[in-house]
Amino acid sequence: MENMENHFAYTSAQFDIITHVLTLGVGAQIAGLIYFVLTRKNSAPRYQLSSVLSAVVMVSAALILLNQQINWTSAFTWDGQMWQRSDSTFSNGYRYVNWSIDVPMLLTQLLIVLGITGAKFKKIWLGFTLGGLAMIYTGYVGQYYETTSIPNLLIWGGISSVFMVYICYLVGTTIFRTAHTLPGTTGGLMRNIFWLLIFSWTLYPIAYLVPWFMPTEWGMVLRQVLYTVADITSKVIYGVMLSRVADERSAHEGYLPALESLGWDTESTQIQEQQARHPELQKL
Ligand code: RET
Repeated sequence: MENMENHFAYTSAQFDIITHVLTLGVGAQIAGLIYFVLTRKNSAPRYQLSSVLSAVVMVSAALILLNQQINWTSAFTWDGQMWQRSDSTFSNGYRYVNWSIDVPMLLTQLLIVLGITGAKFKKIWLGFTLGGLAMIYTGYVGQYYETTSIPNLLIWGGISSVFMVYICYLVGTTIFRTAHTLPGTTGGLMRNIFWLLIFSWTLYPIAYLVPWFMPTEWGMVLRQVLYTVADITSKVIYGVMLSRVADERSAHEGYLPALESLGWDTESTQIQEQQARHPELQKL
């Protein structure tokens, strides 16, 4: 009962838009899953774990979104004019639990593609994971107040935002300190990934605040649309961009499957020099 979606009756259009965007979300994650599984081997083995983690995120997100879709359609019944509450309820809380898996995975992918290892990896990874879980669970507590106490919603949201700023700072420093050492266009691509992350992550707190700034039926539609756009950009598009960086880095290191999949000239002297420098890659 806590989530505001349960407090309204919906027109056929409002109800359908929510059903459709939730289904779009499931479809995008399944499409992403197929992409990551099929392209994993294009990049050098040291980067392949990034695609594996993307695939893990796709499976967990597809399952939760399918659950949301079923949850939504069973929480309302059609009375001939409007979709009215049924005897079960709808909850966004499942999403937060799902983020506990996805947020650490998505951030770990960054470290893998940037080639960060050893003690440095451990340190940043801990910051990402602990910061991420603190951000999610404080927000999880806060969303229970969305229909009973807007001040509490805002306070918990504020605490959660502190952790989000910390993570974004950590992501920014990690990317911008490494980007200039990356070959070809991959440094620029990593900077774009940073901005994509900032854009897509910001949609989640906006969705959290909908009960405050738009407590209406259309507000509830907006919230599910925001979640879906955020889910597709922060997981699928982000993963595809990281796999592009992984492929290009692998090609610059002379890894043949990457060169072939990108259609780069395997005969060029620059690539041959790289291959001579990394003979171990040719045997893999
Ligand atoms: C909450 C609570 C309100 C304040 C803030 C939040 C941030 C949530 C974010 C979630 C990101 C989720 C991702 C999931 C991918 O699978 C918890 C809504 C700042 C940033 C990337």
